[in-house]
Amino acid sequence: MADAAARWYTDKDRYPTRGLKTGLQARQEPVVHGTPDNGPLAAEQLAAYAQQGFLTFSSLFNPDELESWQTELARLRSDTQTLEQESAITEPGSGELRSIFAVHKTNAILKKLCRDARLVAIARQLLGSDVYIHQSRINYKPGFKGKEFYWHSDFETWHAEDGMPAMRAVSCSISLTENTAYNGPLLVIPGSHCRFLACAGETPENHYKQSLKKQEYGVPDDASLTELVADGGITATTGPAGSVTFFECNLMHGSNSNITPLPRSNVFIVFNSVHNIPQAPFCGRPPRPWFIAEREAFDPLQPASQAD
Ligand code: 6CS
Ligand code: FE
Repeated sequence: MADAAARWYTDKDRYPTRGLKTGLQARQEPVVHGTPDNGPLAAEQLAAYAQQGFLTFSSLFNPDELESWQTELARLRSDTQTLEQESAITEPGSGELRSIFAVHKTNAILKKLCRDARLVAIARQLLGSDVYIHQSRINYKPGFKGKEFYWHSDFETWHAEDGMPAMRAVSCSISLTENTAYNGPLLVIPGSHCRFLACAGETPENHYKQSLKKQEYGVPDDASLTELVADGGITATTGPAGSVTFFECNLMHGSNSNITPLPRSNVFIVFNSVHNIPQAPFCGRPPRPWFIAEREAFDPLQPASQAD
């Protein structure tokens, strides 16, 4: 039987943005698409995710797994060829490595992490279906040089610039260094995922060449942000290396510049439902490149076991 939720996914632009108007509108899909009996999360965890828009796990991985990923991040950062890749994004001004996109495609060690069965099981339960990877990235946020990621909803960008029809995707942030209150942790506005914030301003051509360094379009207006924060507050998702935060695609989030000596390096994986395949970008621009958004391989993700 076709997925009962499939009826939501039409070609219509259900979340108009990047036009003249800004402002908040109600979310049109459930937050949690799965049930307690089809995954590792208990009913209480699903309820917390539905209300807050995120879930943090202090230790899902064991230290030796972590070490292999940390070593790979350091190797990539020191490899002179890395900065030559179009999937490598540098910090505005300093030229320091800011992000590497599509690591689930280009890096054997991180590909296995991105398909880890413990992560895929949680994503499948939250999205209530088979899943595939829409995007992955390392955000290095190096000490002293790691610049901010201004407030935004990922879904607002993925809807406008990748053509993602509906809110049925989830990001998984894996801390590979300690995320403290000081070194630019992921800041979230609990509950903000329940309203869609339309952003003003027509999307520039090849916007990603600027937005992945410093996003200036698709950012919320001050009045709407103030309202969201008044309702939900701000939470810093801190934790030791190895901690994991799943956050809903429409959760308003950002992070400050890192002025400490301590890097805040996280791997982000975006799981999307196979019933939420991107269509033509709703902003009217051509689709973004292969390393930012998956547009071809939507086969259901087969979880990698630890033995793989
Ligand atoms: O445009 C994007 O897809 C990226 N930009 C941000 C600020 N967060 C999500 C993603 O990495
Ligand atoms: Fe983001």
